[in-house]
Amino acid sequence: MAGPMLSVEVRTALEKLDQRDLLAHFDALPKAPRSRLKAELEGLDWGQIEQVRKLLLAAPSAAEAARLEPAPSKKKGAVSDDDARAKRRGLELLEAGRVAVFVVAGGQGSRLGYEGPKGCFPASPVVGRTLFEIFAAKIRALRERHATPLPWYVMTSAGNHAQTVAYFEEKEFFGLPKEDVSLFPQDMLPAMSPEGRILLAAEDRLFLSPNGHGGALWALRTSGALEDMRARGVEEIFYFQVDNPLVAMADPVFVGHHALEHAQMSVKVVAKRSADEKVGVVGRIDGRFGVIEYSDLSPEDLEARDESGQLRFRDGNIAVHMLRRDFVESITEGGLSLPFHLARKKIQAFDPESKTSCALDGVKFETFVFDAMGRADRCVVLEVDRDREFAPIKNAEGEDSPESSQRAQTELFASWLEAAGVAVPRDAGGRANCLLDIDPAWADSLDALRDRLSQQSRLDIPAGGECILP
Ligand code: UD2
Repeated sequence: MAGPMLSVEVRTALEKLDQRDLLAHFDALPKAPRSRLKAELEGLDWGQIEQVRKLLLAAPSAAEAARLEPAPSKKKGAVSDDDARAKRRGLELLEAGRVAVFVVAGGQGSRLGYEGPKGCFPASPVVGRTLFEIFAAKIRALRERHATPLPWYVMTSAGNHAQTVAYFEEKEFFGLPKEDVSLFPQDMLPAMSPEGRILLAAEDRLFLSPNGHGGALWALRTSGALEDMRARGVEEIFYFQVDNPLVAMADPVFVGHHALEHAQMSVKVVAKRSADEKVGVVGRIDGRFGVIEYSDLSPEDLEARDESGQLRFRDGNIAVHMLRRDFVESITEGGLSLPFHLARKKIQAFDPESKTSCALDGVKFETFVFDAMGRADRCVVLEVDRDREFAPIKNAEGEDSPESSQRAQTELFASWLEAAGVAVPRDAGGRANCLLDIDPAWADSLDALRDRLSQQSRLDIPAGGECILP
């Protein structure tokens, strides 16, 4: 049947990877669906596909259990001489334009059940400022205070890239200069059957998913973002996830600790709430830094305590990192060199033979950015206060939901207001009995709020009411 031909490279890759069924299906398709499938196939990184297929088909090795240890030394994000020195260094780097911020927003957000890019989710308590608006406001506050360009890189994925770009354009880049904001998508990978057959979602579509947040490092290179950073003189990258409105944007204390230690990659942690809280913990895996998945710790290790009675493995990863630009350059030289993790699940796939959609056994492939810590010789682990810096929105309800995050945002704003001398109504249990929302571009910290309030007349917050600042 006449129709668009596949490029020689892709046809050869498909033949090499034993995808004869897919090729036969492609060749039998009418013109329009064939063009659509061709575009998808030609947009993929066949080097990565070869790599994951090899991994999937490799005989399972009787690997020895990894040696797991807690992180050896840790810094506390408290106020100390050490912190003051770090803060000075961090501010120097910010003011010299050496720092960029980078958010990963390529995930599918399926747990939240929100249609659309997660960054467009209304996250703040009263105004309903979206996650992207909150981040942009924090960036604006830093740009103004430190006269720094603080370029912002936003990683999306095929499923949300166009919508994210349209949103940024509609909002006129939230008042940021367009040339200081870059959006680019990460790579996608097809799901496979356990035998390594590439799966389809429909006759003209592959079953694709983003290649994990580890793909962010590769996307920094392939999008030209690393080049752009180099041209701007950026040396350090502040990395965060799209789901956390409380992120302490480009926190100078963190930037400074990381730089003073000459670390290549650093991470922020919070104390786990309880032994069974399901977060990855930062630790050592066979002597190298990494994140130990909850499921990889034995019940004994999960409960183990040190001499002071604290959990031995307690450093919950909040996925906020510092990365040296040259470290990202070196570990992406020649390809995305992070290990792939396999997720086996039922996949609603299109069967080209029966021409129907059915639930098949499938495998998805992801890389994790924190695996890059294992490649770093130096890594700072900075423990911070959960209440001030971490209130992610992941689930529709319960823990890490919009409601719990808005409560945490209100509590943080309440603590700032009280420290600045404003009375906040509280209920018998000590919780703020009101909803508070502060525009981060107006005040992004207690110090900034104090400055603003000194210029403002008395503030009354009614019990059970709402207060929006400014
Ligand atoms: C992640 C960490 C967990 C803990 C937690 C803190 C993993 C496996 N676990 O859990 O240890 O640190 O965060 O909040 O990461 N993303 C992409 N592209 C992708 C996949 C994800 O950009 O291909 C982004 C996604 O948009 C989000 C972030 O990465 O900003 C986290 O993704 P997740 O929801 O899969 O990770 P989560 O919350 O299970």
